[in-house]
Amino acid sequence: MRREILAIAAVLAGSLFLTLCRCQGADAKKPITVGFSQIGAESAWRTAETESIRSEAAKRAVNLKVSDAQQKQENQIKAIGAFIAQRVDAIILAPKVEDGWGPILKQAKAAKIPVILVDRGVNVSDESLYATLIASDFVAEGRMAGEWLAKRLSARGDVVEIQGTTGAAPAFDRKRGFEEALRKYPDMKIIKSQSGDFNRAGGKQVMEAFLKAAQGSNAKIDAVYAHNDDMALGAIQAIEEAGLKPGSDIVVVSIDGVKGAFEAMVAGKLNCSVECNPLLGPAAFDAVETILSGRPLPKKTIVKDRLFDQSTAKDVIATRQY
Ligand code: GYE
Repeated sequence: MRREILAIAAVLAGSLFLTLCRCQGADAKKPITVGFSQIGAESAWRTAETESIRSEAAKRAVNLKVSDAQQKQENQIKAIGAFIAQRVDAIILAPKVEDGWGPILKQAKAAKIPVILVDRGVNVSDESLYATLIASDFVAEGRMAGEWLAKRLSARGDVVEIQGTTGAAPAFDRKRGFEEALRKYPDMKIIKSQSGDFNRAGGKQVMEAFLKAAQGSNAKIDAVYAHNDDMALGAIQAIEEAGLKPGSDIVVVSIDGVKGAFEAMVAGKLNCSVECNPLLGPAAFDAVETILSGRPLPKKTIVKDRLFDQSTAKDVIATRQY
């Protein structure tokens, strides 16, 4: 009799245990799957952004699918199509250019998959095609660079500009902000402007052409404004190869605030870099979680940036995370 009671008790305990496990299983959060369409790896900034998104996904146990578009918008569109077909829970998109996203974003919306834009904005007539944008204020960055340069050149000088990727939001906006700042200084002029595609080789090539043209016409370039640090570092190389001193013969100002820029400022070759924070992983996954839980999201989150120059670079270089 006693044995029977014990056996029944054991069976009851066992089934209670199984029921509890099942309940817990149902309560435990199912891991979500997120597709991330990245532009490529044109700059140190971009690599830092990818790393931030990867590591944050790992921290939150998100199943992340990363697609590297190798600088082609058509690859990004294909990747988003594939994410939709796989029925991911959300898509994070760093769009290369502003235009041309309407049709694929409509498909994502029809499939009820929210799209979170990181770092660059898009041009769409219907804002409901994306959930939110997390980015820096690129116009403000350009303005800060322009103001800093005007002060450094005492409001007088000829500037060459190396633009970012044609059609990209930061290329438009950093140009606009810089021009806005310079409008207050009639003796400062942009004498040449061309795209270096946000990469180091592009920056070097464009600067070589600018230097050659200046030599040919006996003009003097007082400063170069590059839309990102990688292009500025390329331009610095071109200036040195032309037998001039970057940082003194030609003032160099750029945007991003990556490690290489700090090293160049400490070495006296780069004069100023306006920070643009690429560590967008935490904010991007906060947005994903918010939207998947049905809570409201602001349409735009602006990342705050600071400015660094040779007077501050030495003190902060050790604390830089990218
Ligand atoms: O400044 C540049 C990169 O979109 C803000 O893209 C980003 C820019 C960044 O390649 O270095």
